[in-house]
Amino acid sequence: MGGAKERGVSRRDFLRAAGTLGVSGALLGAHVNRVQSQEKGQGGDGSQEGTAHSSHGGNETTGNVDTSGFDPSKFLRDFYRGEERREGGRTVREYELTAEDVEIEVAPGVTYPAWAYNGQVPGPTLRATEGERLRVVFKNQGAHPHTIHFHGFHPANMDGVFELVGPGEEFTYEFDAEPFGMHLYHCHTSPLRKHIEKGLYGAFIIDPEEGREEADEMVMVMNGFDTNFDGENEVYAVNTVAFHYQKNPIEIKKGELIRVYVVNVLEFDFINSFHTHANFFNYYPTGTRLEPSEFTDTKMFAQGERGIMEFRYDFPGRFMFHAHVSEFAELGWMGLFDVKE
Ligand SMILES: [Cu+2]
Repeated sequence: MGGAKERGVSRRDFLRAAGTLGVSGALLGAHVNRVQSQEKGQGGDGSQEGTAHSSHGGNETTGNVDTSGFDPSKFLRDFYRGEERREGGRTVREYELTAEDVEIEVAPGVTYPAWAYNGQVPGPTLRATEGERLRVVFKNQGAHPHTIHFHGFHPANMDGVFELVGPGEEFTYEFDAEPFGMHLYHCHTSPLRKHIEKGLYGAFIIDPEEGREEADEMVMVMNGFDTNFDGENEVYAVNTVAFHYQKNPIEIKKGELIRVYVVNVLEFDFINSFHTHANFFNYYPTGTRLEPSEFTDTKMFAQGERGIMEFRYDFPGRFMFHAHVSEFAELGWMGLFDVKE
C-alpha cells in the first residue's frame, strides 16, 4: 500500500476498481474524466494514460444516487428545531436522536455501511436559540455503544464521553443552549476516529437571541468516506453525496443574502477547505461573534472547525464552489450555485 501511496495512485486505483469490478461503474466516470483533465494539463502528475475525449474539466459521476431516503438538496435547508414547550417560564426544546446501522449511498452505486443518527449522514441539523433549555433523548439501536458529544457549554455528565450508551439503551442529555454560534455534535466513543468516520455527526446551530439578518440559510457539512476501509477517504463531499450539488445546483436569488453554516468533520485528512468562485464572503469563525473576521474567497478548516459564511451574488448564472484541495474536489467535493434573476 505504501508503494501505491508514494505513486499517489491508491485512491485513483480504487475508483478504477469500482468500475472494472462491476461494483457499479459509477465512479469510473469520475475517474475517466479526471484522467482527461490531467492529460489536458489541469493538474495531476501526468503519468496516467487513457483515452482523451473532448470533455474538459468535467469531473462528475455517471448515474444518480437514490435520494428517496436522504436528499442532500432537502437536507441543505432542513433544520430540526425539536418539539417546543414551555416549562417553568422558559422554552424547552426536545429532540430525539437514534443511532442506527444503515447502508448509505455516497456516489452512484457506491454504498457505505454507516452508523447514523436518525438513519442519515449527516444527522439532522439541530437548531435552537441561546438561553433555551435543550433535551435530547438519545436511543441506541446500533450494534455498538455510542454517545452524543455536543460542542458548547454543559455539565460534565452531559458531555457524552464517559456515559457510554449500549445497544438497546437510552440516555437523555439536557443543558442550556450556549454560546450562540455554529457548532457540531458527534459520537465520542472510542476509537473516536472510527465512530466519527462512520457517520455519527451533525451540525448544531444556536442562534443569538437578537437573531441574525434575514437570509437564505443552508448547512454544509464537509465529509468523506473510506469506502474500501484502507484508512483513507475515497469519496469527498459536502452533505455526503459526491457531486450532488454539481448535478443539482443550489438555486439562489441574485442579490439575496446567503448564509452558509459550514463545518468540517472529515477524518483521515488534516485539512479541508471551502472556495467560492467569482465572489467573496464574510466569514464568522464558529459564528460566536456578530462581526465577521475576514472577507475572503477561501477558508481552511481543520476537523471540527466551523463557521458562518455570508455573501450575495450580483451576477446571474452558475458559479462553482469546491474544496481548494484539488484532489478532494475531483473526488466529489464540488458543487454549483445557480443564481437566478
Ligand atoms: Cu459511536
